[in-house]
Amino acid sequence: MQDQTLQTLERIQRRVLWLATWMVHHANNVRPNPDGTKVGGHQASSASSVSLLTALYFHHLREGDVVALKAHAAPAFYAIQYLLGRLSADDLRELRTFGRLQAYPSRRKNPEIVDLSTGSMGLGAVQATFGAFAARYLADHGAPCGPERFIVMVGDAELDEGNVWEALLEEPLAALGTVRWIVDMNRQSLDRVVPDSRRRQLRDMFAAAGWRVIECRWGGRLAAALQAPSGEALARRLEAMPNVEYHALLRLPAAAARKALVTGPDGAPSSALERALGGRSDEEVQALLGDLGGHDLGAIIAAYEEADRERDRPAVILADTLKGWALPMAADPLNHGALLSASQIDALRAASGIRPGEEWAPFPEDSAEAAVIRARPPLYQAPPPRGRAIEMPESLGDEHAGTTSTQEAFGRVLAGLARLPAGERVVTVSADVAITTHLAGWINRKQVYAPVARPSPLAEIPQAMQWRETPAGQHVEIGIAEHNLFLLLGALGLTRSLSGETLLPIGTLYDPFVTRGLDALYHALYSGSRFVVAATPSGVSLSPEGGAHQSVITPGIGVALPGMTYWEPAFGREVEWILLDGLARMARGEGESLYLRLSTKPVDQALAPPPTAAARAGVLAGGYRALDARGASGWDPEENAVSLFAAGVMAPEAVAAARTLAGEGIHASVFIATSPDLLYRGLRQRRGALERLVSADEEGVPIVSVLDGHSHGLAFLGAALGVPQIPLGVDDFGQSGTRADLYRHYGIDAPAIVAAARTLLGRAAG
Ligand SMILES: Cc1ncc(C[n+]2csc(CCOP(=O)(O)OP(=O)(O)O)c2C)c(N)n1
Ligand SMILES: [Mg+2]
Repeated sequence: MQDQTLQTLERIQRRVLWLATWMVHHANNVRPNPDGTKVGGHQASSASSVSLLTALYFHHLREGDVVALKAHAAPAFYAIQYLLGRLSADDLRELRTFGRLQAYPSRRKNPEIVDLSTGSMGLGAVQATFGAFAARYLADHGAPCGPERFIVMVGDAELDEGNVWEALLEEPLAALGTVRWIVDMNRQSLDRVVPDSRRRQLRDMFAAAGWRVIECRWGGRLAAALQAPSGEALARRLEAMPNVEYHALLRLPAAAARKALVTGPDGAPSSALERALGGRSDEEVQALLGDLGGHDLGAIIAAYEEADRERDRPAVILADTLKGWALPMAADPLNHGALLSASQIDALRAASGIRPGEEWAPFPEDSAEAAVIRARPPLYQAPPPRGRAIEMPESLGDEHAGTTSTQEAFGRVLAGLARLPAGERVVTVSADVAITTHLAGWINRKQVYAPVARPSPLAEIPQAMQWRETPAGQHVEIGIAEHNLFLLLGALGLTRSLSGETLLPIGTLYDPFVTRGLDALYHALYSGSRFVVAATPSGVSLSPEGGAHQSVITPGIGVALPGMTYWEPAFGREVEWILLDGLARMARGEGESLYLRLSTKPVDQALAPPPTAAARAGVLAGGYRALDARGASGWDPEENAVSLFAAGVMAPEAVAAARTLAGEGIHASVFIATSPDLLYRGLRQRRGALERLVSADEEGVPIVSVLDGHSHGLAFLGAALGVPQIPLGVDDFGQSGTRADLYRHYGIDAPAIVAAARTLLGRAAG
């Protein structure tokens, strides 16, 4: 690498440092701040990444690369986008203001510059890595597409997050030569200098996962000093030096730092160490100590190129850096949220060669820096969606007769899809629960995806589920880690917007374990991805299988999650309609992700209304009327009427309760809430779903609601309609028992519904 190029890059990185630091300073101290709220920003975390990012964006990156950024380096990233001409100075001035550049890189909010969203530690990095897996899946299914490389930058303490290691255990990831991770090893987290064991642990854990580990530890000058004939003592001293001591040395005055450095364990100065330091001044010694690989552009570029040398496995670069590099707060253990003072900013401005008033100035057109920028290849641009439109029917024509569960119906819908061209675009994912979530039929037909076919000695033995692994398979099986499930779904559901290739991902898990992966699910939705989650079984209807497997609080989660519609179908046909409608939207790049809370409880399908267009519209609107009491003789909305709202598997109990109540002269209409989520959202719309469902003459009729989950999932109905309500549901931990025992215990069976209706109407027990 030519010296001149390095010198130009060096000037660029100083400008990136200046702009990132100034941008945060401006947001906190210069820009009007009418209410005085803290704005924040991360000057130290940005400075730490400045060299790694400069080498990446101004030298290494190719057109087919996407980057998932260390979230707290956002200001440095924005500065780079500005220098590359993709943001204006005005954009930088509006850092963290409404509708402008976000605190953390967001593809949802700033899609023109951000490839992949990050923020919550560990999640963005893993979803990006699964993105490389998704690209491989597409290539194996005849749709080779970009991006070509997935470059992921993380903080060192970010790797404390267990989800990172859950993901790295997934064997197919170890074969992804398109993945590069860059770890900003500043050995500081938010609160502290990190434990010394981390360096070895990280090295070992990446290697154990099958990754290539490349260390970029010392800068060129320090490396030369260590390799000099007299350098061995210094190398040993630095190797053995605890992280806290190293940080302390960098914070000491130069003379004291040198003294501490050369003092041996016996308290006496070591002549070997003095020899290694040669005739350097105290200041030179301290500068040498801070000469780290992650700030030496030549060393960084060499590490990036080294990572490219092998193409059949991922590589990680552990690059030593200083948090707050080249700023007065460098290596200060409390620098995470620190901001430069006005006088420190003035000093940095002067040191960066910027005149007051020209803080935002770009490089002059005729400068060597501008020439480097002009010569850069364009950054990744997602292609528009391609391929033929995916045709999704409104119905598969299934009978849905007899007694069946919504989980079985889900299996049948997949079987139906498998026969259609649209089924080619479906990819299922399960975290070791494919059999118990009814995917066996689909897997038998579509096989398991593996980048390299793996012959199985079991393949020819007839069994309920044939486990054939081929690159053409359409089911992805992962280990038991729900974070991986959701982040993989997130990656598969993002291929339309990132690669132009549309996949229809469907993931299955037991509903109680939605909470186990909730953070990842939230991130996947935030990233803009679309996918289906079939969560089954749900609720206490699972019965004898026990408390820990019975989901209670998920309805509330379903109502609250943005970007995802929560459904609780009662009958098989509803499952079919909901899935086909949702998938059709996803195929067009519209609509939201779906969350279906399903059950193994057999339900008499004769209770379902006939399959008319109006019935379908009601199901998809979030609710419909299953029993209409208004025509009954003697019906009086002020005297003897009640509305029963039931979600999912509680429909039969509501119908049974209505029949009992009729015998007592209480007229109950039964409404099936197929989506408590849509009913709730409708409250803020004119003529929302709920208003259309309940007629004007029912405005005073009290409500009993019932669902197999926490009662608050439907508890808003009474307030919404301005009538008294008793919300029934499961408000405690689950437990083993027969369905009848449990429904009685939690108060969601037909007698409990009847009793609630009586209470509302002021009737004595019958
Ligand atoms: C899941 C999660 N937990 C906590 C935080 C708060 N947090 C922000 S930065 C940070 C420390 C990050 O340290 P590191 O990854 O080493 O980054 P750097 O030192 O480069 O700032 C923490 C705990 C977060 N963003 N996400
Ligand atoms: Mg760190």
